[in-house]
Amino acid sequence: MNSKRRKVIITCAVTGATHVPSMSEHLPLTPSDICTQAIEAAKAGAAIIHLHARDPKDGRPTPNPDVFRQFVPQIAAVTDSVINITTGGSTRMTLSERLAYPLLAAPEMCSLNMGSMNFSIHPLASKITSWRYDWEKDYVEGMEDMIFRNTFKDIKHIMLELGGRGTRFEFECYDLGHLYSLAHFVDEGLVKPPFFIQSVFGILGGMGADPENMTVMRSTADRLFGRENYQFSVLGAGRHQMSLVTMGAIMGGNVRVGLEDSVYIAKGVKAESNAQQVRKIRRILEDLSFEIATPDDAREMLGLKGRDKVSP
Ligand code: KMH
Ligand code: ZN
Repeated sequence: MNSKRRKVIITCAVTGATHVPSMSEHLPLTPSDICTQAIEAAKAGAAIIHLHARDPKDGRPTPNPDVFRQFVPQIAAVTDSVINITTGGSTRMTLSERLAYPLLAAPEMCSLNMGSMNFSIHPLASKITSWRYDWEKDYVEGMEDMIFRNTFKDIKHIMLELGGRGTRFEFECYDLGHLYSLAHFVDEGLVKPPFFIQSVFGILGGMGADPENMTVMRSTADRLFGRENYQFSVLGAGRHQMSLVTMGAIMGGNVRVGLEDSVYIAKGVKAESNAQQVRKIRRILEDLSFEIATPDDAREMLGLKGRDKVSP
């Protein structure tokens, strides 16, 4: 009987560009905070660290490479984590802004969003009674009229420009159609297996966090790619985070947590750090007899180029 425990990759998305400072005092905003929380999350068991940057003055999302450079090398120096840089940025950034740092850094991994969509948390604006910074209210309310642009041409450009430098992708799939878009690029020969499919549930504008949607995504991915050719991973936004990622692991997948996706640790209880979320899902996974993948396990499972091939 095979008593070998299945290895599960934990990704931690440290700060993102969706939540604003007034939503949690624990959301890391400065390079120092992002660095500290990323290192703690890695030590807690996150094999992949997904990173955005924020303006140190007021926490506003920024694509500025000079800000990324204030924490990415520092994280890399202290951990052997897989560094995963966003190409999604925020819905207010142009594609060239979003790609500025990834093209300079050519990291082992970048996120890649598999379709244009509405992507918003504007309904949360009315729940915030006091705003910490003057940019936040318009930023959150303005999402109602933003399109998160990811045309086929944009996606192809990212695959050629970053893929050409050996960067591999966390394919963010917010809907069933995004899997078919990925299959289109596979057919075009632009992406090779193993595919890292991050199935995103509970973002307003994408599919909801219903378990039935996960079974559809999983079975469709099996049919389109063959289970041996991809690693399934699950991201549950907001209050859905822990239940959805736990279900994803039980269905043979990997998990993503982090304050980018949810500022909570339990119903109505704010998470005090990214590491706290990593420790919680690690406990759950180990209680379910899974093994936590190391960064090198993740590199092997996902065909990554290795840290030594990343420009500083
Ligand atoms: N902030 C979202 C609009 C990614 O990192 O590529 C996009 C996002 C996904 O965060
Ligand atoms: Zn992101």
